[in-house]
Parts: sequence; structure tokens; C-alpha cells
Amino acid sequence: MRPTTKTSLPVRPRIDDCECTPNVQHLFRRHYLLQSPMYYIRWIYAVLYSLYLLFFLRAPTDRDIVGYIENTTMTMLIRRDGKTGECEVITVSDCKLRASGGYKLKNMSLRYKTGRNGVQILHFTRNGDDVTDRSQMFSTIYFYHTHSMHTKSHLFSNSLVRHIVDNDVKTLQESSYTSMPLHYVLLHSSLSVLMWDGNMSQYLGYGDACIRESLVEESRNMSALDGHRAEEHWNSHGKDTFAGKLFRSRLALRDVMGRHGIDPTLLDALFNHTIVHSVDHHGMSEWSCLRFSLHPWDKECSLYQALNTSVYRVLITQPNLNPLAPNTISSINKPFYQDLYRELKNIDTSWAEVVTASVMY
Ligand SMILES: *[C@@H]1O[C@H](CO)[C@@H](O)[C@H](O)[C@H]1NC(C)=O
Ligand SMILES: *[C@@H]1O[C@H](CO)[C@@H](O)[C@H](O)[C@H]1NC(C)=O
Ligand SMILES: *[C@@H]1O[C@H](CO)[C@@H](O)[C@H](O)[C@H]1NC(C)=O
Ligand SMILES: *[C@@H]1O[C@H](CO)[C@@H](O)[C@H](O)[C@H]1NC(C)=O
Ligand SMILES: *[C@@H]1O[C@H](CO)[C@@H](O)[C@H](O)[C@H]1NC(C)=O
Ligand SMILES: CC(=O)N[C@H]1CO[C@H](CO)[C@@H](O)[C@@H]1O
Repeated sequence: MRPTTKTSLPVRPRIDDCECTPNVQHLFRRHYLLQSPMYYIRWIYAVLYSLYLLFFLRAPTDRDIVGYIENTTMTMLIRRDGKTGECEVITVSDCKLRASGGYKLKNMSLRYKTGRNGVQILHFTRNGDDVTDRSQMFSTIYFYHTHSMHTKSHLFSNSLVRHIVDNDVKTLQESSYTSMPLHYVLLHSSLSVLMWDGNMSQYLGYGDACIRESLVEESRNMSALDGHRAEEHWNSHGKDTFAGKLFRSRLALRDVMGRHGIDPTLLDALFNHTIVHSVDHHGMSEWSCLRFSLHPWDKECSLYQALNTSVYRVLITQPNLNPLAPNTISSINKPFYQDLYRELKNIDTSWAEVVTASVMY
């Protein structure tokens, strides 16, 4: 099936369309009751667990950097170098992200090669300057991935939720939970982990380095994904790579939607909202259990920064779900989600377990 044109899509990519209008009030109530308390409970766990982890965390190596890229949505940016044919390249230009302290990430480029002796990073530049420090490299890629690439998997959620609620799509009811109030808190609340005008919440004791306004600005431009939308390209990575599994999951979702009579124009929105979002979190939390600073321009990673990063990883990037209402597709006893769960299990069992029906964390 050819992708439909933008105008016929019932859902649009808008991260900031998350106001609590009367028709979605029940979703906000549900979120404050069932999901948001988890952040307070988990905060205690995140601090204690991170104190323990401090004894084991080590600085990133070339293998960690490439592993992170190949097992998250960053993989969509990989291009094979045409000239030599043996290097993988990632380039990002016109980025709008800003970090505290007046730093801007404008562009970056990475070149690496996988040989018999493992992976080797050949070259990394940021804003036109060479960077050789592996920790800064990892921080920069992590910063870009979490605030630009990953955010793109959140973009369709608000609009999709409004569509489900306004049209009373019963089959997809579970896919309306939490996403909108979560976005509202991230963008508008003083409890957000993101910085507002460079200000950080005083209550949390940890926090992110990205400025909220710059994240919203960056989210308005999907062009980084141009040329990467061709799903065939994902498949060229190989059947069992992250990209290959995404490709097969998208086909599986399309078939399941067909079997359950769901509007096929919702495919990409639902794909991002359920599968892409969850497996991206899964990959990023598995590959970032390392000692690095969240701020890409930090020259050192002090003990405090390592703790700060670890708390962020355990609390924000690891799946944080209410065990009594997890909203994973495996836990929803309804034909559509069970069918999807069965299909995903054939692709990757660990993925099938982590996929949630909506953006939950
Ligand atoms: C989006 O970003 C691309 C580069 O990634 C740039 O060429 C383009 O002008 C931007 N579009 C808008 C509307 O800002
Ligand atoms: C990257 O940003 C730097 C600093 O703004 C600029 O000098 C350089 O030309 C940019 N490089 C590319 C490839 O856009
Ligand atoms: C989200 O869906 C859009 C819409 O077609 C697609 O182009 C994009 O690649 C998806 N984003 C991610 C991160 O997969
Ligand atoms: C951020 O802090 C500055 C100075 O401390 C203050 O002037 C500004 O109003 C604050 N902004 C917000 C959105 O709280
Ligand atoms: C945690 O690290 C971020 C990024 O460097 C920093 O902005 C933030 O202030 C740190 N948190 C605290 C509580 O200092
Ligand atoms: C844990 C995991 O999925 N690792 C994968 C990361 O990406 C590389 C390259 O695509 C795979 O070979 C690994 O299996």
C-alpha cells in the first residue's frame, strides 16, 4: 500500500497539542490516578539503584556507541558510504536543539566501520569541530536521539488519541491512555525533567540538559527522516536487525489492523505510538547503562553527574508502568491487542513483552 498524502491523514504530528479539553478529561483523571504516582514510587528506587550502579558504571567505548545507534531509532539515519562502501555514516544538519548554558547542537556527523576486530569509530564532528572524547560523543548522540529522533515517535500521539476519543473507536480504547497528560506534564509542568527557559525544577534533584522550547521547535521538522521513510530501506539492514524487525513489525501491525477493521490511514500513527516508541525505549535503556554526562558539552563526568544520568535512565528511559495497570499489549485481554502480541512474538519475544498500547512513559 502506498502511504496516503498528508491531507488525507486523520492525524497530524503535533507534540504540543496536549491541552486538557473536555472530551479528554477522563484520560487526564486516569493518568493522575494510575500512572503518575509511579513516578514518585520509582524515584526512590531510581536513586537507590543508581547509587548501587555507581560502582559498576564505565565510560562508553566504540562498541557502546555503535550498539546504541544500531539498536534504537538512530539506526534509521545510517547510510553506507558510497565511495568506499565499507563505512557507515550518520549526518544530522540544521538541528534546533539547545542545552543549558547556551549551547546549541547544530549539526553532527559520525563515520564508523565494522571489521573483523569489532567496530571502530573513524570520525565524529559536532558543529563542524572534531570530537574524539568517547564520553562526549556518546552524550551528544544520546542527547540528539532522546530529544529529536525519539520524540518523533511521540508526535502523532495526541492527534491519534483525539481521533480515538472523538470517533469512539472502541477497539483502540487502550491506545488513548496516558499519552496526552504525559505530554502536558513534560511541556507545561514545573515538575518536568526538561528545562524551561533554562530553569530546572527545584524538587527533583536530577534533571535533563535540553531546553523544552528547542525540543518543540525541533519536533516541527521531520525532514531528518526524509529518505528514511522508505520502509524497504529498513529491510536492507537485515531481517534481524533493529531496523529489519521494525519493518516486519509494521507489516504485522498492518495485517492485524486489516483483520480487525481499523482505518488503514492510522497505520503510521499507531505504529509510532505503540511499537516504535516502546522498542526505542527498550533499546536506549539497555545500551545506556554507562558513565556519561547528560550534558553533551561536559568535559568530565563527575560522580554526581553519573548519578544524575543514571537516575534519569532508570526513571525516564526505562519502562515505568503501574504493575496493576501496565497497558502492555500482552496484558490487554482483547482480540486486537492479543492478535498483535502473537504476531510480534514471532518477530522478537522480548519486543512483544515491552510494547504498550500507547505512549505510557
Ligand atoms: C527542516 O530541516 C531541514 C534540514 O534538516 C532544512 O533543510 C529545512 O529547511 C527545515 N524546514 C523547516 C520548515 O524548518
Ligand atoms: C555545522 O555547524 C557549524 C557551526 O555552526 C558550521 O560552521 C558548519 O558549516 C556546519 N556544518 C554543516 C555540514 O552544516
Ligand atoms: C512515524 O510515522 C511517520 C509517518 O509516516 C514515519 O514517517 C516516521 O518514520 C515514523 N517515525 C519513527 C520514529 O518511526
Ligand atoms: C527562569 O529563571 C529566570 C532567572 O532565574 C527567571 O527570570 C525566569 O522568569 C524563569 N523562567 C521561568 C519560565 O520560570
Ligand atoms: C543533571 O544534569 C543536567 C545536565 O547537565 C543538569 O542540567 C542538571 O542541572 C543536573 N541536575 C541537577 C539537579 O543538578
Ligand atoms: C540486544 C540487541 O538487539 N543487539 C543488537 C544490536 O544491533 C546489532 C546490529 O544490528 C545486532 O547484531 C544485535 O543483535
